[in-house]
Amino acid sequence: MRSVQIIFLLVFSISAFGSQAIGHAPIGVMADHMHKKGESMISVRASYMKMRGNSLDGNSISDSEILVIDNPHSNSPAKLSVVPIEMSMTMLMLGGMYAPTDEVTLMFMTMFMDKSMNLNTYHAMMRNNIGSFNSSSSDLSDLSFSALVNLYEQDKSRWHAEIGLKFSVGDKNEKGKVLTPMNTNMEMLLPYGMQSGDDSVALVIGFTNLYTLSDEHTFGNQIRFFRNISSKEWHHGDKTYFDSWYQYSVSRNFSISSRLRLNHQRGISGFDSNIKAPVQTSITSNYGGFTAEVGLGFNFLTQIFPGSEDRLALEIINPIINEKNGLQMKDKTKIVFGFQKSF
Ligand SMILES: [Cu+2]
Repeated sequence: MRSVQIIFLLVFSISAFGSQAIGHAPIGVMADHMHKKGESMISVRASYMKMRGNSLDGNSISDSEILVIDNPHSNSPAKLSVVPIEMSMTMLMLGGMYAPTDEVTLMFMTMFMDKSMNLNTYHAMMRNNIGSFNSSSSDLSDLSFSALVNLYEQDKSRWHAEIGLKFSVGDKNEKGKVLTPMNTNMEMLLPYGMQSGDDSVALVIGFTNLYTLSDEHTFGNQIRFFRNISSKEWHHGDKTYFDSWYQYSVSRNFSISSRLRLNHQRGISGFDSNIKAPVQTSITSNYGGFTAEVGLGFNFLTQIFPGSEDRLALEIINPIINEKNGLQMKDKTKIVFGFQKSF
C-alpha cells in the first residue's frame, strides 16, 4: 500500500512540476516565458512567409491600375513600370535564455533573413509586359538583447516586463540586376524592403500576462513596442505588436493554440537618393500600416536528445486584416517551426 502511495505521489509531482507543452506560448510569440534561477535554454525558429499581389490603401489593385500611378523619382518613365508579383521570406532565428535569478531572465536573439522577389517590367512607352526578373538578398539581419523581469506572480495570473535593444546589423547597400522599362539590364541599389538591415537601434519594451484558467486552459496577452533610438539616413518605422492567445492542453506533452496578432508599423523615415527604380518599394510612403493575423499552433514535448525533453512547435498564420499604407504587397500564409531545449 505504501509503495502505491509513493508511486502516486511521484506521478503527481512529475505532472505538477515537470514541464508541460502548454508551458510555452505559441511559437510565433517571443519573450513569453521566464526561467527559474540557473536555468538556460536554446531555441531555433524557422519561419517562412509569402506575399502575392498588391493593395493600395488596403484594397486589391491590378498591374494595369499600378501602371498609371506617377513615378515620383523621375519623368522617364513618368509612371510606375515595374510591378512586384510575389515575394518570399525565410527567417532563421537562434536564441538563448539564461536566468541568473528567479526574478530576471536574460534573452539573446539573432536573426538571419533571406528575401526573394519576382517582378514584372512594362515598357516605358509601349506599356506592354517585356519580361520578369528576380531580386534577392540574404544576410544576418539583427541581434537583440533583452531582460525579462518578473512583475507579479500569483496562482492564476503572472506578469512580466521586457526591456531590451535590437540592433539592425544587416547590409543596407545590397544591389541587384534589374530589367529596366527601356528593356536593358542594370545593376541598382535594391529598394528599402529588400535590404537586410537599416543600421538602426531600437528600444524594445514589452509586457506579458499569462492567465491560467485551469490545468487545461491558458490565456496569454502580450504587447511589444520597438522604438527607434538611433539611425542613419533612413530607417523602418516604430513597430507595435499585440498578441492575444488561448491554449488548450490536450495532454502533458501536447497543446494546441489559437492566436490573434495586431501589427502596427509607422512608415520609413528619411530616404536614400540611390533607391530610385520606378517600382512601389522604392517609395518610402509605401511602408508601414496596420495588419492583423490569426494563428493555429501546436506545441509538443518529446525526447530527441539526452537531457530535458525537447520542445517542438509549429504555427500556421493567416492574414485577416490588411490596412497597409499606400501601395504594398499582400501577405499570404506564414509558417513558423520551432525547437527549444532547456538545461
Ligand atoms: Cu526559454
